[in-house]
Amino acid sequence: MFEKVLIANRGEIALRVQRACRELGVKSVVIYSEADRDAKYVKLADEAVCIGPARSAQSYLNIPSIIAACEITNAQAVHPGFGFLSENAEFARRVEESGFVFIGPRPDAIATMGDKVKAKEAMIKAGVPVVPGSDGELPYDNKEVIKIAKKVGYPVIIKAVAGGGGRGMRVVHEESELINALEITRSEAEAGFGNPAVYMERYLTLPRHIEIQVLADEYGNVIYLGERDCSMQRRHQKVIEEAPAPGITEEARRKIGEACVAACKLIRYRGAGTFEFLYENGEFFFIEMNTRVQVEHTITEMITGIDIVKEQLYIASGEKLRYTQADVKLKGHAIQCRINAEDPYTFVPSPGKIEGCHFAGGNGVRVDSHVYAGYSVPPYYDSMIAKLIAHAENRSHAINKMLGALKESSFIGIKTNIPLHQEMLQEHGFVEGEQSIHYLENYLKQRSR
Ligand code: MV4
Repeated sequence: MFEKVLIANRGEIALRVQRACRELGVKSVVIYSEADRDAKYVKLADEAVCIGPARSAQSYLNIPSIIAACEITNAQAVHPGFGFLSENAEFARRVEESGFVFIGPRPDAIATMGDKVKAKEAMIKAGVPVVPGSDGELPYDNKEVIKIAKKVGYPVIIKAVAGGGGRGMRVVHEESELINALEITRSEAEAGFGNPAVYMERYLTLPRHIEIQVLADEYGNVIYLGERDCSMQRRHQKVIEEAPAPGITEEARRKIGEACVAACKLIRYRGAGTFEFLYENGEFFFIEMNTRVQVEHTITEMITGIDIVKEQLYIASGEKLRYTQADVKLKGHAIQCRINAEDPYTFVPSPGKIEGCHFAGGNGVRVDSHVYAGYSVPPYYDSMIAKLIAHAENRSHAINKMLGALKESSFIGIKTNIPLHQEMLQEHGFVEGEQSIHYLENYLKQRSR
């Protein structure tokens, strides 16, 4: 195991990784921007290095500064967390070229999955079901694209090859809109990602978002840790996640899980990873792979008892996977509510000083948060200030437990989306389960306050 790990992130996930390091007796170095100078997790780390001003581009995205921080602290490895540089193949490559271990997949695996066409091609090879669509990227020939769309069948969706996570895509309902949409998506892709390449898929109108968590070691051992349902989202930001996904049979789970394992073996994947699927009419369709730990990894930890961040550290230090598939047993149901510093009705961010706060507790209640009374939520970054997780023997008990935990929680001085969570968890459709990715946004449209 490493002696010292540098955490190239901030906020809740920086603390989460620090906790895993501490458990393993690993010293942690945290980097921070001037805006995060006073954060408690910065003081709690064994060492801390200020790497620049508040703006991410000059701090949490500044590769030379981060590598310099590794050098001056003698850290052996870098944990990228999520967001920021976590899926940047160039960062992973430069970390490794500088003689440090990148706690994540090999740079070429990150690059392959970052190219959504290459990712789909790999999945097809491995036998993972994908959304039907164009055979690779779309040609620069409008007549040809019109033909392809006819074959794929309307509605179609045009997506940037370098996009992902909801950035750079456009739905097309009929042929008359196609070329305009194609041109806009291409120029947005060029401007946003420096790559104008786009591809086409059949647009699924009412899918759920279900994703499979995997762990893979250096030696080709791979396991899947079941699935999560992340359909409750607004503007591509997940709001509530749960595991397991309601209505998924053991057989369906095993089939899709084994396909993901085969894909990991094919691309010689290493580390923690997530396969994102759209799920419609009992069928899974791969859309993207995330090559990092995710915000919602916690709910998988609760139902499997496996600490995903600890396993990332073991894998990166060259250990063989410590679990076999037979060791993975799903127990009960877990729900996570993302607590954001924002207005619960307008969703306008609400940074500022937390004058007072109280966290929920009790059996099966978990809070992952870096904030405390007196902490100021900076305006520069993501508004998530806490993750509240409830684990119980079944879904209905987990919902009840979460409602209690939300009631116990309080934050004074800033607004949070706790009232929205309380509303959602009592909403008929949510309680019923198996809702589509459009449920929350449709609910918000007709919401009365
Ligand atoms: C789709 C889709 C329907 N059909 N692809 C949005 C984020 C990115 N990961 C892919 N996304 C979608 N791709 C096809 N062929 C609908 C979405 C989508 C979505 C997916 C997951 C979670 C929330 C979503 C919200 C709107 C659209």
